[in-house]
Amino acid sequence: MKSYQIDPDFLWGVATSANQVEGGWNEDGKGMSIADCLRYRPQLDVTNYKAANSISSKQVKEAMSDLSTKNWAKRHGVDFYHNYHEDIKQLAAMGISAFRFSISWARIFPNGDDQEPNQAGLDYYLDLVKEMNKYNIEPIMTLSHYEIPLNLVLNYDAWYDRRVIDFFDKFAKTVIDYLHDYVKYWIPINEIDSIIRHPFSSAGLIEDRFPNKNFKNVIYQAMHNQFVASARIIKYCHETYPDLKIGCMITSTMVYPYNSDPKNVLRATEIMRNVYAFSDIQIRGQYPKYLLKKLKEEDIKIEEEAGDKDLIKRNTADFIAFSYYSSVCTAYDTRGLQVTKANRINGVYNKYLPESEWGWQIDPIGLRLSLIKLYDRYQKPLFIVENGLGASDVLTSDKKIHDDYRICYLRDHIQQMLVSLVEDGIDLIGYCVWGTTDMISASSNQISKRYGLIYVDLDDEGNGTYKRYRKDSYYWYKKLLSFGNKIP
Ligand code: BGP
Repeated sequence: MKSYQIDPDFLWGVATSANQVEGGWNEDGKGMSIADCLRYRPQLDVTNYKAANSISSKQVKEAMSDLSTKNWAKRHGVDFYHNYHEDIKQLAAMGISAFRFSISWARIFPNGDDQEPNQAGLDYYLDLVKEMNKYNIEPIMTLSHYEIPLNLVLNYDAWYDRRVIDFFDKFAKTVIDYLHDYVKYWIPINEIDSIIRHPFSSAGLIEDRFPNKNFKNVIYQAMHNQFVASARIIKYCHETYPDLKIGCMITSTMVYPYNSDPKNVLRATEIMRNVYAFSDIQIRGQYPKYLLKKLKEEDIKIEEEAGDKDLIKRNTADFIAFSYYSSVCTAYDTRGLQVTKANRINGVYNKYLPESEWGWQIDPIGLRLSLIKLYDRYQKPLFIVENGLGASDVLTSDKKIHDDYRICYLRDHIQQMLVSLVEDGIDLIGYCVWGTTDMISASSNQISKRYGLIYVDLDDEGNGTYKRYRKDSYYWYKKLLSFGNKIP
């Protein structure tokens, strides 16, 4: 059997986000964020994720005054806010060397536009990263993971509003100044391309707030503002703290043509390009011609300020972080073809691949292809910051979780990553399993779509003890990590 020699500095980790685990939504001065208004969706329309994810101003306002637990699972998360010492200890015991997490913007600036930061919020994250450092765990910090403060949505039009760049700037610099001694790796915005797929949960954009505008134009303007904000933070880090590494992050869903009909190959290439546009801008420092052409054809006009182009050009990311869960197939004409059941990534069913309970098709080789394609395109260090399987695990009467399906998923993906590291000549910083403990799923707002290596006793109705139980996958990952840099 082949064994793999890994760079001893390779980071093996786990990943999570504040809005999916923390809870404590109104504690110690935290303000409300958009994540606090996302409703539990038991009957998700799996064929139309976009529609299921759109939200009206009225619904957001109703959400603000509805304090029931069940509907607003993300407000409570899995109570990481109070359990982080114990959770980090358990995760450290697996032998991880990295922990990706995010900071809640509204915990630092409750309204987003406050003059002064909330000291309790800063101290919370300081203690969190010190706790990680205590176990020699490298914190990987995402500054914005699907949770802009609600006040910036309702009174400023969120990322569409240029003033939000300044608010983000102030928030990010405050956090970086406070934590730079403890955190080396930074990611400004989670899955920055997701603004196109789910503009509310990604960037706080509510369509009915723009009655006289083309909403697509609103989305692309907000996208531009996020690029400007990211470039400013990259500039700040490079100038002020040159030892820090600051990346960009995209969703790497591999898109395959349904068959070898060149028209289908072309369609798949076009879709992939639409995602790569986001890394092109942040790595090459300019809007690619193909995106400019598309915007022109669709009559989308982005308002830029003098200096934006130059800022983006001069301040590019140090590494490309990406999430990878699945691949999808596509065709130029999908009529009559079977579509996937996936609740987020729609596509044509790929008969060569199994699928998860949520219809995400499982494709370990797609991870290797992601690595090859991204490395070939940019020759920059890569970082797999999310990879995992959502499943409805069962806690047995003797408090065990036999998640062999997750072990299988992780084993096959990690193996493809190792093959790629050894065979494909790529540059890879690390790998993080999504997630840590179970958490509230981003797309369904349910905990029953479980991703953790540690089970949390909590159900979709909000019932449970919040007690943690190690899954079989926890022990499997621990064993893998015990091999150090030589994996059999
Ligand atoms: C990524 C998000 C995460 C996470 C993951 C799984 O796109 O960055 O926040 O949740 O997807 O998705 P889901 O929870 O919808 O199954």
